[in-house]
Amino acid sequence: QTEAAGAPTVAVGVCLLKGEKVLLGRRCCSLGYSTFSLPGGHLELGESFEECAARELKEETGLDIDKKRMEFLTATTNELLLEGGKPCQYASVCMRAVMEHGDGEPQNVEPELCDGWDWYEWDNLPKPLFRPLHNAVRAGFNPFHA
Ligand code: 8DG
Ligand code: MG
Ligand code: MG
Repeated sequence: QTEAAGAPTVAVGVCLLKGEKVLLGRRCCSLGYSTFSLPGGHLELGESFEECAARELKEETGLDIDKKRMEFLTATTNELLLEGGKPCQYASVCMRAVMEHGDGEPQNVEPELCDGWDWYEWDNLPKPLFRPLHNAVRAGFNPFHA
């Protein structure tokens, strides 16, 4: 990663919905180790939020969801994360896409970063959630009514 040390960066989280469920994976990287998070990652230079969401989803799950299917949600978080080495601050944007017939199933493309992907009911989310997601949920964020 090339961001300036210590500078806040922009991240994108993807709420991928299938019926009543959302896709989450348990992290196994240092930041947020063992917590459940949305697929997502850092916005790259020149990228739109939609492009970033589609790219990160593809990189992390193998799913090919066109950027046109990525909806911008008016849910953002601004988090200072202190675990995992150096302090990191993320301003995160949340995107949403709805699974359609023929999209296939998520694969764990980056097993060094994630234990695996699974579908969870919003009313019965696994614990612990990755800090930015935890705080968004606590603040009332719900991708099914956003
Ligand atoms: P990249 O190198 O592929 O761009 O990044 P990554 O390895 O996929 O990074 P990540 O940790 O999954 O995501 C980057 C940061 O984004 C993460 O450390 C904190 C922030 N972030 C949020 N909310 C969310 C979220 O809901 N999901 C994910 N994955 N990251 C989020 O603030
Ligand atoms: Mg990621
Ligand atoms: Mg990534």
